[in-house]
Amino acid sequence: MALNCGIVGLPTVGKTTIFTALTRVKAEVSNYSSAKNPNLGIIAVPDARLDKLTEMFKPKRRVPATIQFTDIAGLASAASKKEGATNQLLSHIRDSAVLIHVLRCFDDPDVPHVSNKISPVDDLEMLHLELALADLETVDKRAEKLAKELKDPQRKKEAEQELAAYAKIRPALQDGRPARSVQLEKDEAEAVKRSFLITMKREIYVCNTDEAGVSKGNAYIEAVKARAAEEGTEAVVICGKFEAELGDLETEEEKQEFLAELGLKEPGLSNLIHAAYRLLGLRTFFTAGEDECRAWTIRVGDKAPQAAGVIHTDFERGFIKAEVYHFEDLATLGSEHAVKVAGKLRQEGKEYVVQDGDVIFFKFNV
Ligand SMILES: Nc1nc2c(ncn2[C@@H]2O[C@H](COP(=O)(O)OP(=O)(O)OP(=O)(O)O)[C@@H](O)[C@H]2O)c(=O)[nH]1
Ligand SMILES: [Mg+2]
Repeated sequence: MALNCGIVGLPTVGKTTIFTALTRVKAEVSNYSSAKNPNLGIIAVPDARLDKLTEMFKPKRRVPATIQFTDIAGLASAASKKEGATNQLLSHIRDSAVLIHVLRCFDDPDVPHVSNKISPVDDLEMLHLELALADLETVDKRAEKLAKELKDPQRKKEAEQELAAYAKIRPALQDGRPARSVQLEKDEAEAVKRSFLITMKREIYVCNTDEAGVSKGNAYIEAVKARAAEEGTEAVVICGKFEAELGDLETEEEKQEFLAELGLKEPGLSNLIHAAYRLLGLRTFFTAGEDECRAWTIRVGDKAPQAAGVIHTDFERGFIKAEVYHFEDLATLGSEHAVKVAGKLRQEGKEYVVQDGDVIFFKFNV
């Protein structure tokens, strides 16, 4: 299972360009592309620890963690929306674990902009408003249903908690602010998960800029960064066009030269992938052996059975225990045997919260 990152934003801000660069797959680049058939791409996550494991175990296969990106067509404002197309866009957004929100931070008279004005913060607010309105609809439908459940003594308490959450969330949504910005009690936060609100999803802002923007910055980028800082979100700066061209180069040497021209050491996309990992609370654990060394992606707080479930649903259902040691111990001690001798190999049960860098062997029964 790959975690899906949905690339969202207003029309023609550069989503497909960035997606293409990310996946090195030529997706269709257009002005105002159709809302149907979003492009899906799976990419390998760079990880030096997996390289080290591969060096130590010399496995037949080395399998990096993957992250899935969906290039979703631009969400236009309510005024211009076609009901069916918008619903489809929203359903793709709902299927995303996290949102990569692309903001236009470049001037180019040849590339149209929906509001004929380059202002990434206005764009950001416009998209947030659209998503908030969609959630408002969800919340209202859900509240109607919950009102009936209040009469059922068995469901009353849960329904009350959920309704209390919506009472707090509603005003924010009406204001165009995301549900995640609302402070909720623990049980309310739990209850509200049942409605899968879009604006509860974590989001990362991508400033799509030109070459000059990457090396020197510009006022658009500053504005997005200021907003991101206020919200405790991260903003990543990328030149989509440049990154796409970089992907076309054949040799590593050419790439390095190309990067150096902009004063970069690695592609901006690596920053995006790593920032997404950090910010969105993703974690990596490993399975390692002679057959295969492999990195897997989970979410922070996932317990051992859930991590096992990432490998195979049978592993989760039949979970017995996990044998765990940490990558750092292996790197320090030099071999799995040494890890065992040092008493660093632990048996963990169902409640164990998997840590970033754990190397795990699952025992299960199906
Ligand atoms: N100057 C400049 N143009 C860019 C940049 N990124 C994308 N473009 C151009 O902007 C236009 C739209 O880019 P797309 O990547 O198709 O935009 P999109 O967000 O996927 O658009 P929709 O899918 O129609 O919503 C294309 O002509 C791109 O070549 C950039 O960094 N600088
Ligand atoms: Mg597109």
